[in-house]
Parts: sequence; structure tokens; C-alpha cells
Amino acid sequence: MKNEHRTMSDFEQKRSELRRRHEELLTRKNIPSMQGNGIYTKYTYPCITAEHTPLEWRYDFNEHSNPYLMQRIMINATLNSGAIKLNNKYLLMVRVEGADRKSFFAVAESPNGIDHFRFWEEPVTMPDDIIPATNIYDMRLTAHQDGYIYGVFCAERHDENHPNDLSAATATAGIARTKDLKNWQRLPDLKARSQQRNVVLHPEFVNGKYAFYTRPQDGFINAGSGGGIGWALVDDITRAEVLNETIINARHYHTIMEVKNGEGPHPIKTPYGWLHLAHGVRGCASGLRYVLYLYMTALDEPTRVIAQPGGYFLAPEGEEYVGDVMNVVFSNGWIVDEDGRVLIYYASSDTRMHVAVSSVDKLVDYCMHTPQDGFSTTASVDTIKQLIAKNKVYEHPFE
Ligand code: M1P
Repeated sequence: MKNEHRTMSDFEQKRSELRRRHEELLTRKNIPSMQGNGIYTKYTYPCITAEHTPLEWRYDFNEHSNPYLMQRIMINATLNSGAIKLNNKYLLMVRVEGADRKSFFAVAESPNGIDHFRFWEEPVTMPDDIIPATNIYDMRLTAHQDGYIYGVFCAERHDENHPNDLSAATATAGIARTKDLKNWQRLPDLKARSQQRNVVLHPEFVNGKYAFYTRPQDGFINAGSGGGIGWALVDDITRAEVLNETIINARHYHTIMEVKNGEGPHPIKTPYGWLHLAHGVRGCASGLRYVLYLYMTALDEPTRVIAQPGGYFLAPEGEEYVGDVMNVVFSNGWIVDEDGRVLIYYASSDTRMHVAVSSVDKLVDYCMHTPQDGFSTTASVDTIKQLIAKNKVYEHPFE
């Protein structure tokens, strides 16, 4: 009774304004971008940013211990997110990066896959492997035929072969499984001869074995002699080891994937083949440029490429160019709806998450009918001239 007419203190007003603005951001409707290429639709706003993370992760709301209402823990970025639809909810396994440079996983949930993303109360507690990693990131989610949902992610450790080099690191594929994205059973990291990042579990058994897309690399950063996206079959996922690795999607000189490439999320099964989303990297004067591309492999032989459109499918545009690591788009999550709608989740410049919407039919059409890279200017000009000739008939349609 005593406090009935008590006015809010400055602290309480600031706190309530903070909550109001946060709620406004979380409930903001996203709007399709008007410009498009007919292949997919991008959206006006990023779908998840560092500002979307719960205020309780960042602020101490006690006036006595935080009289200035300062952020006690700052979040730097929300990026490379795995994706899955569970119980009719669109769930992103977001890589959240703190101001301390450590990444961790946290689930953000949306009712429609486009907007209203809200983080679950707490980040994921991921059990450690025998040798704990310093940093874990970029989880690919696979609901496997065996009944588990697997998370395969990069586990980074300091490279103890170079004790005096504080930037020397190793990349290994961490493997964990769950049924609910809350309780995780950690399995031993994937054993391989080389370092590995961008490792992805195929959703079906192949010849009775687990199948992994791999990305062998010479060092922590350099793919070097790695060749491209690899493939390896594994008998026992609880002791996964790459014994034979074949390159199924190779890099080429003077293409968008000259320097590196890597599988995105696991491929989508379509009546026409497995539809793959990957990233390609090339060098330029301003550094590395990361773009996304698509390719398809045969249903009965998932290692045989049956379609490979030339060039990129999605590249940074406008504000997407700018961020912690400029000129980067990266994807490790997409969701197919029952009606064939495909939600492509991608991060721009290692800073925030976006969604682009397409459909299985459109993406397959894109793969099957976009000219391949002819690997020279002459070939590209010929391809354009063929299209011009084909369009001649439409020059004066009403005459
Ligand atoms: O900074 C761009 C990306 O670089 C790495 O990808 P890749 O191994 O293909 O070079 C990853 O660290 C990724 O997280 C990051 O977005």
C-alpha cells in the first residue's frame, strides 16, 4: 500500500525504457526488399543482431550493484547460424560472439522464420571433448536418419606445436548430438589427417555409413592443397575418423572459390538431386571476398555433381559489406517448409544474421539452367551471345 503512488526512480525509468526499446526491436516486422533477382528475396532488416540478445545476458538490473545501468557483458556479433524446424518453430543455432572474442551457441526461435526471433533464456552448455577447446563456432544442424539431431561445429585450440606463436591455432570438427537442442551429448571430435573446418553431416546413411562433407586444410586459415569440399564415410559416429577423403567439389583458378570453399548447411533432398549451398572465397586488393554458391549432386550417388551454376548465387550488398570482417556472406543454415519454401539464413561480414526466401523449385531451376563457368572470358562472352540470340525472337513481340 505504502508504495502505491511511488514514482519510478531514474534507474527504474532507464531500465523500463531499455526493455521497451528491446521489445520494439524483437517484434519489428521485417519487410521484403523490393529489388531482387527473381531467384530469392532478401529482407530489409537483419533478422538477428547482437542487440537481439536478451538484456539479462548483458545488464545487471540491480540498482545497488549497477547504479549506472551499464552493460556488464557486451555482445559483439550474432553470426553463422545452423537452422532447423522443430515443433513448428523456426530455430536458429546462433553463433554469438562476446566482446571477449569467445563464441558460444544460443538458440533463437521465430514463429514464421522471418522475424520475431527471440533467444531462449540461456545459451547452450556444450560439454567439452577430452581436450577442451578455446572457442567453438559455426554449427551445422542435421536431423539424421538415426533419430538424433547432430551439431557439427569448429573446435579451435591453440597449436601447441608453436608455443611462441599466439596466433597459431588448430581447427577440428566437434560433434555432439541431442533430441531437443538443450541437452547435448558430446562425442569425440572427428579424427582426420589434416585440420578441418566447415564439416557437415549428411542426413542419410550412405551404404550403411555416416557421411560427412569435409574441408581439408593445410593450416588454420589456409585451405592450401586441400582441393575443395571433400566427402568421407564413417562407420561409427561415436569414434568418427576420416580414413578415405575424396574431393567432390573442387576449387578452380579465377573463380569465386579460387582460394577456399566450404559446404554450408547439409544439402536438401529434392526429386532432382541433392541441392547444396556452399561458400566460395577469392582474394582481392581489399582482402578475401566470401560469397555463396549452389550446386547439385545425384540422389543415388551424392558425390557426383550434376549441376554447377557459374559464379555466385548470393553476395554482400549495401550494408552487408560492412562489419567485423568486411565483404563476407556466410551460410550454414537453411530450412525447407512443407510447401517448398526455402529460408536461407546467412550472416553478413561476420556481424549479423539475415534471411533470404526462395523455393525448392526456383533453386533447382537456377541450378539446372544457369550457365556453368566456362573458365575464360571467351566462354563467358559466348554464353551471353547465346542468350542474346535466344531473346531476338522477343525483340518486337507485338509487331
Ligand atoms: O571470416 C569469414 C569466415 O571465415 C572462416 O571460414 P573459412 O574456414 O571458409 O575461411 C570461418 O571462420 C567463418 O566462421 C567465418 O565467417
